[in-house]
Amino acid sequence: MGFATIAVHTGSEPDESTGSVTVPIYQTSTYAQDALGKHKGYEYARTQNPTRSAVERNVAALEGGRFGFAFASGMAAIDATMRLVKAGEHVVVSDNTYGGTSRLFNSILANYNVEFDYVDTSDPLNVEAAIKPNTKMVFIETPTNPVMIVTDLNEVSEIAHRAGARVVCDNTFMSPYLQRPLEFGVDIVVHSTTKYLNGHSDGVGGIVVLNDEEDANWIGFVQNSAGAILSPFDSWLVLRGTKTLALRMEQHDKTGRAVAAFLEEHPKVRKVYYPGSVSHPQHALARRQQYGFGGMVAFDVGSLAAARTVLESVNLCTLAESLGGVETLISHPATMTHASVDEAKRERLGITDGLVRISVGIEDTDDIIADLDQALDKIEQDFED
Ligand code: P1T
Repeated sequence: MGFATIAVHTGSEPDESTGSVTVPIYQTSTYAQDALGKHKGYEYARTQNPTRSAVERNVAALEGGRFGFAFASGMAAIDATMRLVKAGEHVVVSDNTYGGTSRLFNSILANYNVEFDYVDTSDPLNVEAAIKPNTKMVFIETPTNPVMIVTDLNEVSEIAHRAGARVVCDNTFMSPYLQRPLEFGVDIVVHSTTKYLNGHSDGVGGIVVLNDEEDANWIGFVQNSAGAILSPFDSWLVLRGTKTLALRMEQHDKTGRAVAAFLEEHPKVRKVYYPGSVSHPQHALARRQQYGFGGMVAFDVGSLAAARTVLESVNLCTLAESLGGVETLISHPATMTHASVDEAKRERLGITDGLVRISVGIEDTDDIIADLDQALDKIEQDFED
């Protein structure tokens, strides 16, 4: 079956008792049991819920994985995945990730004696050099949030596996339509379903997909024991969202390319970060391991004042955190999504005060470009240096 067919049908088989073509929202906390120890496979809703199982099967199939576990947020999914690492063990991490990911690692998990080293994973040699005898995981984001650095999934997986470490990839920016990391040897995929998988900016969630049965049993055990589960209604929203994932990603990708090309030609824009641009340092790699380039574009307008002008002059684009919804969102990583990253590191990565990030929606491409054009035109000459 093709991707779009799986997206519509897997996990969403018509309900056996009524024929309902959408999976019902099983809004219950518990299940009646016939007798002591005799039940229908469902005991308590933290442990099992049919709506959650449906979305877990659906997204696992889309990623080409055997097991899926849905969580209350992307961060909860990442936190549960990190429970595969124990005190005294070491993790190599992409040095640019979503700010909340490095905050979880540095401010919480480091207190439990887990060691983290951050390297530029776009060069696999940096990963190789960072591996230590106690390295148990390599955690990558590709393309990264927000400066779109691309990591070679195949090469990094080979290096990590030689050292006996698992590879985890945060695939939020691409969605399984545009990138399926398990195909390249990655062990575990995580997503913030809040973004493209839900796709409608109306629910927060996360999911973990993997093939290894032992690790899957552990993630399932953590999901039930720590309990950060995705609610039945939010599960249903993600299931509703993935049905149109293929169509939406085609449009995000088409407009993403057009917006990046427009920004590259604009005199007020100093730098564009988009793996689809031939000038992107890992453009060739992105072509090899992605099925498109997607709808996330970042660009630098040189100063906080210029960025403020753009962010406050747009009309169609909405100034907001988050991404991956049908509506275009525009944001300022340095003060919003990456405020928890220290200033020196932000500067080094290119997350400057002049950096603006757009999540292009599925509105008409020309309307999005016209809105950005009029906002960029409002940048005063004085702001430019
Ligand atoms: O917000 P939550 O569902 O918990 O997902 C966290 C997360 C994980 N991974 C990536 C790559 C992300 O981008 C995010 C959340 N990002 C934003 C809120 C944002 O605006 O970038």
